[in-house]
Amino acid sequence: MRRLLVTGGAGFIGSNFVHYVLEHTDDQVTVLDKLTYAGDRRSLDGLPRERVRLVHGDICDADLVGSLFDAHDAVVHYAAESHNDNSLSGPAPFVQTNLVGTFTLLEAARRTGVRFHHISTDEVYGDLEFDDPERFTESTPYNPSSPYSSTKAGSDLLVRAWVRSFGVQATISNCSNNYGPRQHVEKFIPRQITNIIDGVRPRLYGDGLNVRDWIHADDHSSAVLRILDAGRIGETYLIGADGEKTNRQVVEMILVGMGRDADAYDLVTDRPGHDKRYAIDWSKLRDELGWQPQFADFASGIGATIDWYVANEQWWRPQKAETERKYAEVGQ
Ligand code: NAD
Ligand code: TDX
Repeated sequence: MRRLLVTGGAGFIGSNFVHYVLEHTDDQVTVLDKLTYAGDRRSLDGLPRERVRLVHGDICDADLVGSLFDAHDAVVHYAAESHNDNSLSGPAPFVQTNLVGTFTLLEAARRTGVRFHHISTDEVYGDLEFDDPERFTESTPYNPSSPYSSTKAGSDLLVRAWVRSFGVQATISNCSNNYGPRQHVEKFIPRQITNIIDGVRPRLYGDGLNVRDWIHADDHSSAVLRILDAGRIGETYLIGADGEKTNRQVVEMILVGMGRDADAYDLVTDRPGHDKRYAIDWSKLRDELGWQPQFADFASGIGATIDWYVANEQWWRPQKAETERKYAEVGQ
């Protein structure tokens, strides 16, 4: 029985990972989460109390982090400030949590020798042209665009240096855009679903033709578990599921799935520095570790996600007005 510490486990992807681990392993899980605006203890509701516990705390708190590392066999590090738009209006917490927080965890990993898996994003590679035949691979040069992606890129480089210089037992994964239940309403897909529920037309930045490479959060979780179990120390693995779509295609699918006209959306002010396209080559993960995504049908995954937001209004409603107020301030 492994004792697993999951940072950021009350957030979107972290909570989906905790649910996944509880279902597919015998692990005991401790979640370390600051419960920022993006964290919600209710995202762990329904899980067996004898196997999951939540520690409310900050990954920058070296004493707390040190004592938790002493009591666990492995750590999966999801905690981060995660939203590009917020990083443009206020970058300070991104530097603190994503860089200083990751540094704090790495120092504890160095002292204890505990196995460490670092969760990162494909955004560290910058963006691709729409007609580029290449996709991101593990050897694509880093070229981040936003305060968010640059702090994630910096955190990846810290992990690599701590492996090389101090022998920390770490792996890294860089995943594409996730969708699924329990994602904050600031993010693209939940924002549009909940706007439609509220009778508000979806809002696309710029011309709506930017491309994202979508993967279901459960596929991300199964890949992370596979890397934790079988990944080679010091290696980076890209995680994706061949899910490239323009933002227009996604919003049209949501509109039709919710019984509205496919063109019932508006184009609004573009995001400054908006990355054009992300696309992941995940063949290393397939060839080395035998991993495959399970959610092949994006339309049915989106349908299930719409159903989740319709059925769980009490989960997202408290965040909705404040999120839209912030978007309105910048004309989005
Ligand atoms: P999220 O914003 O939904 O959740 C982040 C969680 O971290 C929250 O529960 C928050 O309370 C917690 N947290 C923030 N600062 C903290 C701190 N200082 N100490 C402890 N906890 C803290 O984010 P998400 O979308 O679930 O992303 C999780 C991770 O996955 C991030 O590292 C992100 O970079 C990465 N990622 C996300 C995506 C995506 O599509 N959302 C894709 C690839 C990688
Ligand atoms: O209202 C919107 N309208 C719109 O057109 C919002 C919120 C977004 N968008 C666009 C911007 C992007 O092209 O939709 C796309 C997706 O936007 P986000 O959900 O903000 O995601 P993105 O910026 O692509 O980053 C996400 O994927 C990589 C996560 O938020 C990151 O944490 C992850 O690293």
